[in-house]
Amino acid sequence: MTELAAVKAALKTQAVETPSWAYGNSGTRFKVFAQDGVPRDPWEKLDDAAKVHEFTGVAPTVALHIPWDRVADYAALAAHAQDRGLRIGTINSNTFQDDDYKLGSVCHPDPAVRRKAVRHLLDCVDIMDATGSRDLKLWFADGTNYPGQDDIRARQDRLDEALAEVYQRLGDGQRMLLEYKLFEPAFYATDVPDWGTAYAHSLKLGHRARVVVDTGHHAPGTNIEFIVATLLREDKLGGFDFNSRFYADDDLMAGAADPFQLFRIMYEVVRGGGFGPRTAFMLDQCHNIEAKIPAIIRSVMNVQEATAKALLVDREALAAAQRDGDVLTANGVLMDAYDTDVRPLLAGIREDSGLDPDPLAAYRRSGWAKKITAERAGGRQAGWGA
Ligand code: PSV
Ligand code: MN
Repeated sequence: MTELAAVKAALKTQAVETPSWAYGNSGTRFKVFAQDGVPRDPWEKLDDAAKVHEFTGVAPTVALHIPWDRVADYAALAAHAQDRGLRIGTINSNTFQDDDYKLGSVCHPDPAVRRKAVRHLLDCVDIMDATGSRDLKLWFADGTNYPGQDDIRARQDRLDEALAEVYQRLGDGQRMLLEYKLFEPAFYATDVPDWGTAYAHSLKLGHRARVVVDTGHHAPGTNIEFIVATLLREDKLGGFDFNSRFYADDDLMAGAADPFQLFRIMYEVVRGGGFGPRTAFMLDQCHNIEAKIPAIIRSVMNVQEATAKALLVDREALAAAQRDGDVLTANGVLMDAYDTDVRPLLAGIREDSGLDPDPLAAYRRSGWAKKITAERAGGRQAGWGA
């Protein structure tokens, strides 16, 4: 196989998971702007996700968030997905929206609240059994707002205990992905604030516990690709929540704010052997002001472009320049790949697979937006928290 053929073959195996909540209404704490045609339930979210997969060919799974995507019959939801060429992907837990969780969930000082939170996590594993999902993604809003509010160390002990119980419940082939986030909603001390804390817990739990890197969850200026390289080196990278940010956890379209960063991350993924199914490449973003389905298609394409550029890096030339200590050549090799216009390559790959070379134009021509605007006129739209 020529090198270009190998790059094309790799790109054809790419899979990006889209989040159910990105199809619903979202906003900031100031305002949620409703959009026409937004899904009213998880079934309609999957109908929209099927369009993203139909036009991109690389978005075959959809992440659910429980209870936002609560249904009576999860096996039926999985069948609905399957009928549309999709699968249910990661199950995301939600222990941050009940009044009980004001002081935390699994780290709460009250054992009754901790019990309730753990029961929810165990319910999420039951749902995974019904949907055939591989990954349970845990993000905890737990933390404190003021020094002295609670004992930092005791909270870690409580977290430890909860994670161990849920880890024990995982079935064969199921994994636990622990997500970290610097701050928000806790403003003083978040209980899982960084990759080191997530890594320490995952290491103690075992090989099925892994760390998930949400690209919006770091302090400004953090070298995320270094974290990715390190986690891959330790075989502890579970996956990504891709999105982009200018300031905090902005949840903008992946690759929109800093496509170069996304490329650098994808380069470390490729370099570290993380490009493949063992890494969950998920989007976690919200489309507050832009049309949702095309925004998700755009994000998927941005991930594809960053991946194509990362795969095009001439690794032999790079290694030679690095060995020689030739700083400028090494940097030049990396930039040559980043500066390549990979759009024709990806358009060709889509055509090879019988897809339209331009997914956004094909979606616009499809009439889907008009159809859902007309058909979903009544009822309550799905949105943040529902
Ligand atoms: C938290 O900010 C987060 O990134 C987690 O992944 C949540 O589950 C997701 O956003 C949706 O709220
Ligand atoms: Mn996330």
